[in-house]
Amino acid sequence: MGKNIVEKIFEAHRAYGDLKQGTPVGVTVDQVYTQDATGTMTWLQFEAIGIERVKVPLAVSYVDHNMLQQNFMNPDDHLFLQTVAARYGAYFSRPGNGICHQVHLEQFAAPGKIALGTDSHTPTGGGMGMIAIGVGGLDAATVMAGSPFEVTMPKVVKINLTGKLQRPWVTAMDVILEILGRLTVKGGVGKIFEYGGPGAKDLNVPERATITNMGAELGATTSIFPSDKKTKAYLAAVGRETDWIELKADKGARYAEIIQIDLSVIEPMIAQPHSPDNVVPVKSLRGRKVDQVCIGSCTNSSYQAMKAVASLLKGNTVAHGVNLLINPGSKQVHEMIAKEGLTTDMISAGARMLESSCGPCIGMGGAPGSGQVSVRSYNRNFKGRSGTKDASVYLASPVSCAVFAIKGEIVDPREAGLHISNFKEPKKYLINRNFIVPPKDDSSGVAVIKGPNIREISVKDPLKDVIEAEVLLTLGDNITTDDIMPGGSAVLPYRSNIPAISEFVFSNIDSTFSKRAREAKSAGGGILIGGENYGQGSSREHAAIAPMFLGIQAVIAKSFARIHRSNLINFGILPLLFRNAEDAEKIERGDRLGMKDLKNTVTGSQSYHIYNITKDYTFEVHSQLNEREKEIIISGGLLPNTKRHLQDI
Ligand code: MIC
Ligand code: SF4
Repeated sequence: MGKNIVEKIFEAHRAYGDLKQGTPVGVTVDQVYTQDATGTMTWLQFEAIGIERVKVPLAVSYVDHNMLQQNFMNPDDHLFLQTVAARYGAYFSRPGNGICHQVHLEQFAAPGKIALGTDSHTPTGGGMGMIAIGVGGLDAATVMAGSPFEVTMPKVVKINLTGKLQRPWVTAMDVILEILGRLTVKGGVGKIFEYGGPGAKDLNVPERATITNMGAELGATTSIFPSDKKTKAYLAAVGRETDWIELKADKGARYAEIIQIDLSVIEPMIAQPHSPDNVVPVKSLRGRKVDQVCIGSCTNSSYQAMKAVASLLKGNTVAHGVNLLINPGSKQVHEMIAKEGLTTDMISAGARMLESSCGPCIGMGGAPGSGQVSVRSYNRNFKGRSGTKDASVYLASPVSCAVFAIKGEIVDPREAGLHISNFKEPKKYLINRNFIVPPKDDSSGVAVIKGPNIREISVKDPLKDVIEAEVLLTLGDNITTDDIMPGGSAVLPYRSNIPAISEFVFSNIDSTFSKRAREAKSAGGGILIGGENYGQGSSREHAAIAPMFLGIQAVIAKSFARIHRSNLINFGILPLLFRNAEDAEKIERGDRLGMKDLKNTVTGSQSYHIYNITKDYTFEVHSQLNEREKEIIISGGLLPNTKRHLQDI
């Protein structure tokens, strides 16, 4: 029987389990990378496990999310990440080197490998023909300490691409927006999307990476493209031709589903507030005034994206009343466009150049004004993520964004009367690795430097047999990790300080939450009620650690997003599912809920009878924990569990 690409890579890395959809499979991992905002916690956890040196072939510590250095905390984090990488045998990508996913694609991604990253957009590497999965920090830490990575084998869905894009006005971003519009933010849950078909050959690696990157917004485990001539050409251009292997699906390979996309009929698309799947054709919004345009992020900050933007801006002026912010994705991209004079074209048109980092994408500066319209070439437009609660954030391709910046309003880029030069992939990218610091062979003497804002990590007690706790919030569908644990410049400096960051949990939804949670903690703790797809979005495990710190015992929802569900388990919070969805509606904030005989239920039936003490009725919920997850929950989380295992060895 023919195999698909996903099966081939999983099989080559299989440590235990079968590749049977829905069952747990353990794989060995080739590469692990962290970024600063999730990385400090990851590395503190790695330290707490007590291993001398990372046990994966390649580990990289990036710095890209928080670069504001408002005070000592942020540079202290950078120094910690630098010294901890040196101490434990990881590469360090210095601040200024660029956004982790873009840099990883340029420097390390390789076909056929398995990579984990502590960031939900790690699937960017799928554009290079690798299985690249976003995970919580603790999962990454245990893998770096030598454990295989366990994943519930997803369904493999083929996206068969035919036709050719109507370049230059239609781009890879329009393809993924089209797919998001069709499949929604829940459409990829439990799936890996494997792209193929004649249309795939039309896309080069950076374009493929845009598509796999934003596949994260589908809720997919990851997305992947074949490794072919285009992959070889890109690897040769970045000086890594020897990393190339061919990867394609066998004839007769089987898929759970096949989705057809004809590239030639895709038009410029745009996601409207406040969800990446609220997609319409750009032309349907013609005439809408724009106040801010942001171009960059890990989705659209490649050399190709920047070149297209520069070519549109050349000789034009950013419309009066519009702020145009541009962040090239990496030092390599920035250096190349600067050398070619493209930065001059951007500056001359009035663009405000930002450093190579996440920047406004995670609310680190560049917030729009009150009630303003911001169009961004980014991947997420969740309410409030930009830093301005009442802003309307739209998502569109870098080409569309540049056109809107010049015109001051949304126009169909094809009708704007602007010139854009055709792109030819360079035969050689500028190669300068001076900001990537390799690890030394003997690093045992290196001192890890921790500033005063870097606090000890918190560990939960083992699971209690009886929980009686208060419902602190009842929430709707698609609650994001930005809702649970906001980003932005006021919050990110506390990513290494759990007591301090806990003050911000749910702060955009209910400013009294953290106070109420702390009060409830001494009276048995809190419970959260969610709808469908609870915890979609980022991999930030702070959305689980901080609630754990505030005494949250369980989240009862209709369904969970993959990474957040794992993070809840990793920090000992029970992810429970309603048996009957209508029960969610009956529960009110302030209700006290009681559960008994928990240890037996977790290890046995996984069917829990919850007594609503306030309203005097019982309802049923269940969990779908596999054997490993049961053990983790009973131990109070992955860290106590891993330490116990290591002591047993
Ligand atoms: C994001 O895009 O939301 C982030 C910021 O990159 C997160 C990680 C984080 O919160 O640090 C992600 O996508 O995982
Ligand atoms: Fe950074 Fe934004 Fe990409 Fe997250 S989505 S890694 S914040 S650029």
